[in-house]
Amino acid sequence: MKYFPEVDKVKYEGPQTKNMFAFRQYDPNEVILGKTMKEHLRFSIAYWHTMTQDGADPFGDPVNQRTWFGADPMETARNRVNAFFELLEKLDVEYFCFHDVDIAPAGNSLAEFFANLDEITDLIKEKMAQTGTKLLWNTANMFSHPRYVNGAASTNSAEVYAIAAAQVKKGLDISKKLGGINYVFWGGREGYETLLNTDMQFEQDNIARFFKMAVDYCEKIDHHPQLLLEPKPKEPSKHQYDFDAATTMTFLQKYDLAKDFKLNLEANHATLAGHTFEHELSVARSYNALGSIDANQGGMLLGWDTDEFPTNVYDVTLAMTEVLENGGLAPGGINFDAKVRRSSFAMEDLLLAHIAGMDTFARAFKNAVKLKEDGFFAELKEKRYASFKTELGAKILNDEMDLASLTEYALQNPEPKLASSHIEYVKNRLNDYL
Ligand code: XLS
Ligand code: CA
Ligand code: CA
Repeated sequence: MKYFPEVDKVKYEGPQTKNMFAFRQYDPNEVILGKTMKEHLRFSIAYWHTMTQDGADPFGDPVNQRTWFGADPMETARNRVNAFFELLEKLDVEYFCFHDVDIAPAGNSLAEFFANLDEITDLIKEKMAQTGTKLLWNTANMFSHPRYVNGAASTNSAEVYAIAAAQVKKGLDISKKLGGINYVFWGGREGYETLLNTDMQFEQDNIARFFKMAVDYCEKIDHHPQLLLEPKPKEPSKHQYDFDAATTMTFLQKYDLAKDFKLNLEANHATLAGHTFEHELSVARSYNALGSIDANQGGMLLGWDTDEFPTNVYDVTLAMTEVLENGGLAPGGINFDAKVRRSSFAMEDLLLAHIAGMDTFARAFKNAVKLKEDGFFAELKEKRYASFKTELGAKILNDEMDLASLTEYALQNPEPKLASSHIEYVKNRLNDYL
């Protein structure tokens, strides 16, 4: 059975093509800066949005037409695996990501859930061997089940804490079984509704304790995926502890976990936090903690996490500039944490949406390379900070000055001349690269 009969393999045909099922910008084999685009971009597909999400919204029933539904939840889960690997192969995508609950039904008990996971991950392992695809990361969903109403590692219930730990242990076992390259923690409900009944310090201590158990368990099973924490400021909790990159790094440093974790940064989470995506990437870089990215975009007129496929070339070019400065993302990658719009309910939209996202990133990557080769940003920054190359500036940078010597300098010298940043001109020139 073929799930995506429209095409055998999506190929690069260039921007003139009339073929819907072709890449217009992304040529996986094109060599840039000594590596193929496929090696640079490390694209990944997210199981939850692509395979599990049904198109329902708070006002409407499921709408997605999917041909993988079987007679029972396990048959559906098995069909999904086949469909998923067909999609990966047809799009020539090498990596994928999933939550435990995406791939296997929860059953009636934790033990049944784990048995279901064993069966489905056997199948996934077989498919990985056949197709050469790799697990970029997996994670445990510790936010959907009603037991997690008050969080998982931050819960008020020690019993719930134990179940969360069991899910993460299983997640790390699965990571080892499938050769997972990274492992993600997103604190879905690790936050609070009101301080009236919340001990914030107690909850954060418990989260840190939980992460230490995960680090220890990796040691114990001798499996070392890069651990990643994914910030998000709100939704589902009103206040989430991992608000943004800076807050998350402070938490990691406070609990001496910065050596064990990097960040998985999502574009839509950045904008929800009131930041641009490139801001978040730049903050992570400054801590040497840029691990991986979740590629999507938010609806700027809406205040929630819309997880749209990324098509904004301007924003993605600035994000890819940060990625280039980072020397790439490996062992991380570019995971499309994005879902088709409700009106794109057909099976083939899964192909078209990923093609759009991959083309956008490919185009943005080429823009970022050109900007770098031309020294566009380097030149601007060089000029802007030029005064730190003067005798005075050099002394400041060499820590040879103090408040008294700087005061002496300031009193002896005339008011400095201000230079305009010509920012509109800069933006106009940037447009030439898009
Ligand atoms: C939700 C998050 C989630 C994480 C993985 O907003 O993006 O999907 O990436 O749990
Ligand atoms: Ca995400
Ligand atoms: Ca999201």
